[in-house]
Amino acid sequence: MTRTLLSLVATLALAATAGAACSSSSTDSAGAPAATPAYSKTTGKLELITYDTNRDGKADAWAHMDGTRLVRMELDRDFDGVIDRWEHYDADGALEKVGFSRAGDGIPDAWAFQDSSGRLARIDVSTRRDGTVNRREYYEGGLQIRAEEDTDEDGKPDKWETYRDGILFSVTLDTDRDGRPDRRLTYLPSGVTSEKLR
Ligand SMILES: [Ca+2]
Ligand SMILES: [Ca+2]
Ligand SMILES: [Ca+2]
Repeated sequence: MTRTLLSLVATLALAATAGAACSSSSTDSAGAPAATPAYSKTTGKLELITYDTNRDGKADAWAHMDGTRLVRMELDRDFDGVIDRWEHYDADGALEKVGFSRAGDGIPDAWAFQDSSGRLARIDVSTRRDGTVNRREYYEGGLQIRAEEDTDEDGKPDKWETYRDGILFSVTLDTDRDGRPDRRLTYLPSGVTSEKLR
């Protein structure tokens, strides 16, 4: 669906540039979702295209535009009225990151990044859900390999996790807040071991 939407966005954006798009709801052509463009009152540039992709009378996709450039796509993919996917695009039109809401409440709190081959490479997380990223999870081959987190919001990581086969293996902590790790917990089949590092 996203691919369809994006091609439609491109089509609409081009039409808008050519002055061909009308200001009311459009696209009754077969299969195309109902789309409504909105333009800046000051600059006249295309700012937003609102879609009703399943034609139930409720908007479920929003393309935030800077003229012809797609900046951000917001999607309500399960049509429950709550946005559940935020696609951010860079100046070249490439997908930069995809935001999602771990709590499913319409507030983005995690953002996924791909590597050059399109595989999940990193997820930035705002654990306090305030938009500030304080946890970074790294992935390889679809599995999490490590994570680092700033649990006390001083801007410095104080918790480091490693994973083996996608399963938590160790947690290293900076418990005395001096910026250096001082305790390590290791998760083994036989149980958890704790060691003081210095
Ligand atoms: Ca809809
Ligand atoms: Ca939804
Ligand atoms: Ca910290």
